[in-house]
Amino acid sequence: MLLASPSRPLPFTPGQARSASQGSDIFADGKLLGTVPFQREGEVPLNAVIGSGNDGRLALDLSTLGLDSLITPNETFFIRTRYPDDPSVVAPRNIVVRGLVEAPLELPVDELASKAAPMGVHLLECAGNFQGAGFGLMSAAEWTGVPVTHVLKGAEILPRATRVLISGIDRFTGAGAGSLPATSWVFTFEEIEASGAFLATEMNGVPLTKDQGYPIRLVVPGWYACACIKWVDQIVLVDDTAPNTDLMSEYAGPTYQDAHGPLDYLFASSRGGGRFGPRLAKDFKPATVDLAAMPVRIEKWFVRGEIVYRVVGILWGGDRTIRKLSMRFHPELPYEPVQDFDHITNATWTLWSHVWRPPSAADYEIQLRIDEPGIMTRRLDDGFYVRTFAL
Ligand SMILES: Nc1nc2c(c(=O)[nH]1)N[C@H]1C(S)=C(S)[C@@H](COP(=O)(O)O)O[C@H]1N2
Ligand SMILES: [Mo]
Repeated sequence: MLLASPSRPLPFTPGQARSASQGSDIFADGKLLGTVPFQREGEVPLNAVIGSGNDGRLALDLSTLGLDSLITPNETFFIRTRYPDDPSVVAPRNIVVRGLVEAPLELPVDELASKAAPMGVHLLECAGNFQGAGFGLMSAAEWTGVPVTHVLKGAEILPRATRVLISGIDRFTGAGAGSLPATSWVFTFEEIEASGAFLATEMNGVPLTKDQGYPIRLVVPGWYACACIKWVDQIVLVDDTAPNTDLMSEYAGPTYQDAHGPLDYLFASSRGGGRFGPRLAKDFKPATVDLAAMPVRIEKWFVRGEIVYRVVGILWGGDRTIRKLSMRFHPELPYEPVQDFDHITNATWTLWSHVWRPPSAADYEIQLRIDEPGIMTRRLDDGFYVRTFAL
């Protein structure tokens, strides 16, 4: 058995553990021996910036999550695509509102920053999150910004406009950028309104870092981060004939777009490689994040003369809170209710924990399940977040 020493102390203070459930009480007089590493992971170093430009990444180490670290510090907030490494790309000073409007509008970035207000804590997850990165392409921050609806109210939008394309400066990089911005996403007015999408000027109380979208990035609460355009410089009013964008197409699979939707086809992307998805933006469904859950740490304890494990995990996504979460340790073992679980928000992750006495030394694979009717859990049910370990 391989035991890595824990990089952080207990995720729960004794007081919090007591209030959570009886099961947690036992750890008050126990000794943490270590944590059991997950297998089939570790392809990507965690909490470290690697690569540059379009290939730059940072995966957050989720194993250290505790009640006191549910807001990700800006230094370790995940990155998928760093600031363009093309020296000719400069951070925008204005955001242009154009397209199907009476007259284009220029919004100085400084003016937006001066109107920004607290927008709360929201979690972002890359739809391309993956096991090799320990599923660390997700993080949560406290955001400051201006609702997109406020910005749109300032524009004289033509009646035939039905959608809003939001784009970032990096469309100028790479080979053969198309006539429409490539690093962009198209939303309906309803999607912008219902999600509470906002132009973020700060994360965790300070201006955005360059890699995280300085000076302005879009945040669409409840949607995958691929829709959260960084380095925003254009808001374009369009109609139902607007084509999809490279980014929408790149993430068509992971965001569960219809494989057989109207005019599905494969085309060459300016970033290279083939991309799938409906041809028109109007045929895309909202890229919302379903409820999902996974373990982040398996703690090994010595308590009152016996070895006991505590599984600590997270639950995130969705648009409704749930009461019951179940977990199984192996496809041949039954699901059991997670003991310490209290779901109060969909905006960010919820920490849960479970006391476990393994039946034997074996290979285990943890899968979570949500049983409540009417709740979509496509990725969870697909086994996407299964994590394995050996005892
Ligand atoms: N302009 C621009 N915005 C972008 C992207 C991009 O390549 N260009 N990538 C998107 C994707 S796929 C993700 S997952 C998030 C990542 O945001 P982060 O790097 O701040 O974590 O930004 C999104 N916004
Ligand atoms: Mo992404």
